[in-house]
Amino acid sequence: MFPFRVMLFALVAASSFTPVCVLQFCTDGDGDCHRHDATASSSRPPNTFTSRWNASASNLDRFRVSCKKLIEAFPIDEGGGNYARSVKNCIFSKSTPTPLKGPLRLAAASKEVMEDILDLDVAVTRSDDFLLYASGGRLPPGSAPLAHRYGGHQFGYWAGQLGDGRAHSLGQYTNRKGEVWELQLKGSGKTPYSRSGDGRAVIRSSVREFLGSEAMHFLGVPTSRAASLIVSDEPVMRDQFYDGNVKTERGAVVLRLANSWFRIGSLEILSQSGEIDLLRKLLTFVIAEHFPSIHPDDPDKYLAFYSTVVNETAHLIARWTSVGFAHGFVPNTSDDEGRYAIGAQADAALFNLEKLATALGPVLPGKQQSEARDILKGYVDIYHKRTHRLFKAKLGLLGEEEDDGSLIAFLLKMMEETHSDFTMTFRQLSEVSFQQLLNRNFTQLWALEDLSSHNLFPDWLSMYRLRLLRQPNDGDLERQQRMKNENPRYVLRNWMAQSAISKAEKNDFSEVELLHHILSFPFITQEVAEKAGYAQRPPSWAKRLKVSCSS
Ligand SMILES: *[C@@H]1O[C@H](CO)[C@@H](O)[C@H](O)[C@H]1NC(C)=O
Ligand SMILES: *[C@@H]1O[C@H](CO)[C@@H](O)[C@H](O)[C@H]1NC(C)=O
Ligand SMILES: *[C@@H]1O[C@H](CO)[C@@H](O)[C@H](O)[C@H]1NC(C)=O
Ligand SMILES: CC(=O)N[C@H]1CO[C@H](CO)[C@@H](O)[C@@H]1O
Repeated sequence: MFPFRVMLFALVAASSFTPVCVLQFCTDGDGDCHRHDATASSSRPPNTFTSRWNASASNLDRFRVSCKKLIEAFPIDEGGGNYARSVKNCIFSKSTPTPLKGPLRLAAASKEVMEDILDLDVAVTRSDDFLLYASGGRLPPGSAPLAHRYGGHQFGYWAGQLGDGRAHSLGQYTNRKGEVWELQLKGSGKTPYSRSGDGRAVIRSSVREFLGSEAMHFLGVPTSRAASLIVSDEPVMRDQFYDGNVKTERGAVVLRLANSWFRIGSLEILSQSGEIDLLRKLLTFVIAEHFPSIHPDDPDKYLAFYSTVVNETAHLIARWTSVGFAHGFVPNTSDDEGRYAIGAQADAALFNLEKLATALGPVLPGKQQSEARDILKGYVDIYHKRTHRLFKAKLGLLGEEEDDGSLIAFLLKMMEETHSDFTMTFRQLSEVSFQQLLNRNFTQLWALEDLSSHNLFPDWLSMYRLRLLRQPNDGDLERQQRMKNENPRYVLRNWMAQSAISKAEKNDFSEVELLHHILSFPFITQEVAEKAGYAQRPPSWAKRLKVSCSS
């Protein structure tokens, strides 16, 4: 049986997160979505780094998508025209992408997405046809492009109708493995949901999305995928820090994929505007398509759905917290309260799950509403248990001891107080021998040097060493290898993205490609990455970097 995909409905722009949308999916049957093990051990990065284009291939002609399922399942707003408006009683609006103005350039493509998901030879990305398909200039056969109507909360407040303001779903593609993927263009022009926006995305945000989602995938975090990034010369005006300083940038489009782009806000808007029949219809569709373990006639099916989403979300947030990811914009521009800061991720998700329970309210009888609240009470516990297990693995701990929680909390507290780098502290702990831990020999291990400046570090270290010594049948090399499979050496840091973006803005995409390659093997030490300084202390100019909603 091929693994089915469970839609996570987790978070995203929908509720309290930012418009940088990453929908989350989890492959059922692979335990905790721990996919990086396979990635890390079964494939190694090639020694030489060259693109392997096959220019003779052109199976793009046979590529087709279908919108039938989505269009037949729901009332569609045929409204006509991409003018901003309030839309009622539908799930999607028909909306045609506005082609990016040429010349178009391929800035990046994912060989894995093209070949393993889309059944296409990556060489087709070099063709003019592909440039058009992937930037909204031409529609793939079968496509009837749609913009999705949803609502949501922003900064804690109900923001009303949001919707795909600069994205178009092209349709669903069923690949040779039987998986269904929904293709979406981001930055492809105005839709009925554009509000005052221009429907475009600029190079910097598109590079971040392309690299960010691919990097998350290879870190083992369920995420949407990115197939390609096309940049144009079309001028796009942006006031990046909302300070009146408008700059002309260039438009870009990411072709991205997920099993579904529905989100909490898809349900919220229907509930908020009293479209309860449609709410029921959407829920029934989502459960049938993405939650096959829930029986359509089960009288508790909405509760079962809610419970699955709560559980999967708790696991997802634990997973991304364990690799130091924060969904939001930190360092902050608009987020002065730190609402989306790294320590607040679990709370932001809890907020979103509360909103999901509220959205489900109209279809839940009173008794089930209170059961939903009880299910939500379990979230914190699921999150903590999962986080505890992940951090134990990050420290190479086997079995369970009473003080493990304190050992982890103690370390995190010291890291916070010494501003030790999250990624490299754990990675360097994975790379030192027991002997080095004993001698406190951290020559050239910059993150551990920072950490060891804490006055309680020697106490923590002896606790840790004693804990490791109590692990029977564990060798030092085995411990190191286990930890290296949990603790990435390379993550997408702001300064790395910025450096690649600066070059991309001059049509030099080499660093985007290099980063994409390196981040596809984040757990393996790579010479090119070391040369580029990607495991080094971030350069001092990185401290001044800030990102915003539009970044
Ligand atoms: C919760 O989600 C995790 C991660 O997908 C999964 O492994 C686990 O079986 C789920 N638990 C329940 C009770 O469904
Ligand atoms: C290149 O494409 C051709 C035609 O599709 C195919 O026969 C050939 O095996 C491909 N070569 C590689 C190296 O993928
Ligand atoms: C410290 O560890 C390094 C290996 O990382 C080793 O080459 C060096 O000799 C050690 N120094 C001392 C003083 O033990
Ligand atoms: C929560 C937080 O870190 N807020 C900071 C956002 O950035 C400004 C400077 O640009 C700081 O003053 C805030 O403290």
